[in-house]
Amino acid sequence: MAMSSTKRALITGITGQDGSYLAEFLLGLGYEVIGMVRRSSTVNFERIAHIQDELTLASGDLLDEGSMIGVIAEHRPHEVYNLAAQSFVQTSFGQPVLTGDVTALGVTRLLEAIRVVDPDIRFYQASSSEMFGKVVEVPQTELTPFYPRSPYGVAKLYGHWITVNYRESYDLFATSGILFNHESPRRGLEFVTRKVSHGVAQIKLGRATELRLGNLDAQRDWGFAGDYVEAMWKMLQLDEPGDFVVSTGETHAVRELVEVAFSRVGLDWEQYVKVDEKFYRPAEVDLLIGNPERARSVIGWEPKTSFTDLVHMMVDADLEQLSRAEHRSR
Ligand code: NAP
Ligand code: G4F
Repeated sequence: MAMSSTKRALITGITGQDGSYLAEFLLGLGYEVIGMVRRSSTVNFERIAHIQDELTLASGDLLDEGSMIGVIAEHRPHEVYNLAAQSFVQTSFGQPVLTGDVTALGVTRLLEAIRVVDPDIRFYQASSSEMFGKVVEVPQTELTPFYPRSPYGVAKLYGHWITVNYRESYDLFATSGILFNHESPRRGLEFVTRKVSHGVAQIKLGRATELRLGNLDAQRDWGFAGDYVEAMWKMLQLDEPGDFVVSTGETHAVRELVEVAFSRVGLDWEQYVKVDEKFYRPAEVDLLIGNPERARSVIGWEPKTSFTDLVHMMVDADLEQLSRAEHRSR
């Protein structure tokens, strides 16, 4: 294919929450954006439908090395953002081998494709605060030792270290963003923030009478996904690759999330929330709180959205979406 001077980025996981925000962000900067999508029996492009005409979609799967070599050889991106993963912690307990294959070994397959086709490509790996697991230090930094508590966390740790290893072994520009939980109205319904915002909207509209949740004591450092994708891009613009914690520096319990979400619509959460052990995990991550100082000083990144604004944004969006659907069906 003919090459222009426009910067090209390949995003794996473009159909996911972060992929859609990152694609919007890069298009806004004038990038040509190639999104790798895997085959599914029904099309699941809801999150990118509004920008689909501006994207190039390429077929590939993290389980299939040849498909990634093909995508990279055909589109010759300057930057590759590896956002694809089996990303739900609870599922990783039920499907540990699949999680390892996609979320861990998938990273090696992609790095190998880059090494073979074009080692000048800049690579971003979506690492996770789940790697800190049973935390040995509070708050967590780039130097905090890891102690993952789920097959997902273990798989992400492999992905993190293979990224470091390819940086050191082959001199690839391979960077790892250790991102703490980040959420949005585009978050999957199975994650606790969206489960709560969607549940609150359903109760407010009279479509549900209760919300069943697991461990209300777990604490997370929650930020807005739209803010976090900017940090990914900034990391790839540096002179040297590295590892960066991206977080807000604040932590909140699930109970607090629930209180803020219900009070947004004038309801008392204690009348609706039921604790259900079905949603407990075999091993829990009790407390996450990141120190984003290195991201602040080296890449000039800061979170812009507060916890309360984030929860309000998500509840408002679910209320609006469900009300619109209700009107359409009348
Ligand atoms: P997400 O919404 O679950 O999106 C995951 C994406 O991965 C989807 O596009 C999915 O495609 C794709 N995918 C899954 N298996 C694949 C495979 N075998 N081959 C190719 N693509 C595959 O996740 P997210 O919240 O946007 O997170 C993005 C990345 O950041 C993930 O790697 C996640 O583990 C990591 N991370 C997320 C957070 C967070 O709080 N959101 C924090 C730290 C790290 P389909 O649409 O076809 O399923
Ligand atoms: O929303 P969660 O499922 O997110 P979790 O496990 O923290 O993982 C997310 O963040 C990671 C970054 O640290 C990412 F790497 C990962 O891909 C994903 O995006 O659960 C948050 C907390 C947990 O402690 C969980 O036990 O909420 C607790 N929780 C309580 N009730 C619940 C529920 N979680 C879910 N999903 N559903 C519940 O009913």
